[in-house]
Amino acid sequence: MKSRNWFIIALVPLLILTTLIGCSSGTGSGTIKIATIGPLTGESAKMGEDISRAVQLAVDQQNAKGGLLGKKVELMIEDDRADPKDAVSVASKIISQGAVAIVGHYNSSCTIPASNIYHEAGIVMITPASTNPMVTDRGYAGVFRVCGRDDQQGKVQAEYAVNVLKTTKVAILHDKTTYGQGLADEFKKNLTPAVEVAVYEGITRGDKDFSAVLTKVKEANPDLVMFGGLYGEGGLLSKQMKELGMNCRFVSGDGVFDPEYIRIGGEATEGAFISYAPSAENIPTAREFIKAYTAKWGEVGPYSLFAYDATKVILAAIEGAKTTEGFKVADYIHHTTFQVASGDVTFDNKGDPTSSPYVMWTVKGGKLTPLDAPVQAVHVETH
Ligand code: ABU
Repeated sequence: MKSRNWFIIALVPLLILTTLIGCSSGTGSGTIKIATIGPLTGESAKMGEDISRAVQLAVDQQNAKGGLLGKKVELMIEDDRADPKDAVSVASKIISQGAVAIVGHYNSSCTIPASNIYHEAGIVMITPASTNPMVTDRGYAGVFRVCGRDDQQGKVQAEYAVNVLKTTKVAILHDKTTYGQGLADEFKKNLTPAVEVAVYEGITRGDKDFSAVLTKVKEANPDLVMFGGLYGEGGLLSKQMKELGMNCRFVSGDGVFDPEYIRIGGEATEGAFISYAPSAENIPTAREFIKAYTAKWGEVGPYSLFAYDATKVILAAIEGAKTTEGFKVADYIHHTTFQVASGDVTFDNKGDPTSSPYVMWTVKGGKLTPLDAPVQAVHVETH
């Protein structure tokens, strides 16, 4: 009995130690833990759901073919509520629980502070949707994105406004967020000197009545309103512009690119111009993903394909590097071309994809429709 008790006394700390090591390496209990974090509640919840579903699909497919490095991949799905403080605390939590890589976040305002935590912990993060330049401009070796950047997107929007729409007077509105104001500023920066910026104003996320700012815009009589922000406020702005009898053009970015914008704004969204990636339906390698995602969850969201690709890159990098150690996985990503659903992807030394074209879309017959003007295919190199 005495020796059995000794064995138990010796075994308990060993078990605790093994659990702790397992947790910190992300390989505890025979699994490799990957996390996806985004807004699963609140106004942007659809984006978080689109992203987590795509990550889940990639992980399920990986497990169906035998897992990764001989282990099952375990997916942790977390909500940052589009709140930077929540993003930071969730980032710390999933690291303490053993996540070895992250697909997320959605909002640039969350991705930027959370990636400080991932960087300190030496963990790879790939955002599918955060387009603010600062996500990668800080030069963190383990921080990547598979989407474009707002200095590319704002340039494409401004060139379209000037060269194609022949705009001479604009009003610029933004939602005061890292993404929204950042994109508005990139648009403004890329206008030609001949274009007058008659209004430049911030609105507040979550507000429902924009009649005060729109009355000011109406008085300035611009021929185009540019909005840097997300689909909730974008839809309301379009709707309320029409209610005020304003018939000037409306230009916005990828944060507005979703059928929810049209549902909220109704027929007032008809003819709006929105910058976004080229249509995934025209990418042959994306067809299998679209089929599998649609069969499981229905319509593919604007950032579903990006999230799927980000997950595929992480899984392939862990497999290729034969380890979950963050700096080795990051190094592998920096030196590899990945065959993902949207085609081949390679990353530059900042962690941005070397190709991330933006095209202009419009709302036509209640549907987001790509346009055919030459400026669509412009890809702006940032390095
Ligand atoms: N890029 C669309 C909105 C997400 C973000 O960058 O905040």
